[in-house]
Amino acid sequence: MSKKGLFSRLLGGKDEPVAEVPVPAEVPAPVEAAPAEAAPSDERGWFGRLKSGLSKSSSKLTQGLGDLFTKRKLDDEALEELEELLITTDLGIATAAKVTQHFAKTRFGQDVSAEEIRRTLADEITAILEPVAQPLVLDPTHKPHVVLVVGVNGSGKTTTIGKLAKQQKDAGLSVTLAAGDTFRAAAVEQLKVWGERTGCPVIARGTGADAAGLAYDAITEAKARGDDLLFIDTAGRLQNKTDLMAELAKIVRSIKKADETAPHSVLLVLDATVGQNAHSQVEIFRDMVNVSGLVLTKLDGTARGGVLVALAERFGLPVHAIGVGEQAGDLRPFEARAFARSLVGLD
Ligand SMILES: Nc1nc2c(ncn2[C@@H]2O[C@H](COP(=O)(O)OP(=O)(O)OP(=O)(O)O)[C@@H](O)[C@H]2O)c(=O)[nH]1
Ligand SMILES: [Mg+2]
Repeated sequence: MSKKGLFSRLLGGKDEPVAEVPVPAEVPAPVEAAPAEAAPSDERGWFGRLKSGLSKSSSKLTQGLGDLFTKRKLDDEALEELEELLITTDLGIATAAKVTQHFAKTRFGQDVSAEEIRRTLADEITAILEPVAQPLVLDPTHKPHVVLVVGVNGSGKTTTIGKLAKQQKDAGLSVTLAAGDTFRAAAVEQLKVWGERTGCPVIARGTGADAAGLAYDAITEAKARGDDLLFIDTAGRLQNKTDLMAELAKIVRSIKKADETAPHSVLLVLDATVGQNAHSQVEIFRDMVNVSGLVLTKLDGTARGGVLVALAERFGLPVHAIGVGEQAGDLRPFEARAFARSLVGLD
């Protein structure tokens, strides 16, 4: 059964083929958020785009490996250089050490080629990423399932909401967007543009309005309509600004007043170009608002894509999707093996 079919069935859609696996209609199970354009014919194209998106990250690594391992024995010195290279590609100290130890155990003293290292590296990275490669799960018993979207300034929150809204709308869900970034008029306008583009209603108030109050009203309104999904956008805030972080906690309290089970998902949107700073963003946002999953954006514009591996190793938080471009189709479900192979430049 296609994910789209499952969605449609659970949500009472009529234009999808009959599901092959019976699902009890009275107890809808949580379902994976459907990716857009999931047709098999797109897979090759998508992998190509992922690979070219990650080319800045992979070329740094492959060039480094090429320089290190041209007919060379894997001795202590080579291992040390390998570990250093992995750290400079943002894989993080812990991951770099783990991967290097694996090579030390299995291949010490042997001749190794850069190609072999790349393949083994891809396997190691896949193993680290597999546990966190989890789609955003929507619970259809929540009307709406409330997704709060948080992150630092310019990380890609509003764009990610627009892209996700398009995917879910195309999958047949009724989706509402709440313009919880009440600081800037342009932020409200930006969400309204996505609303028009995707055909999703946008709940907004004037600049300077109370974001917590808006979140409360948005839930009440979406509930009254019986919406499937509500995305709440928030203003960007640096993780070290305590007053702004406290405001985020206030938004969550207000959401809980409207629906004590909400927010059902809290997405932290991270800009991959920031590299190691992403660690403190995850740490602080997680502690403040109980982040349930990550989206990494701008992987297309950076050589620091390895940071995703470091975050997976350190925090183990689900990575729901990655952004490798500005178009709606450039936000895709996160797949461990495809990402790992692209990162090390393998086909
Ligand atoms: N190349 C690229 N650009 C992206 C991606 N995701 C978002 N952007 C761009 O990044 C810029 C900032 O995105 P926004 O969605 O406005 O970020 P934001 O987190 O809502 O920003 P604030 O509301 O100001 O905190 C925009 O120009 C987006 O088009 C991505 O995956 N790749
Ligand atoms: Mg925004």
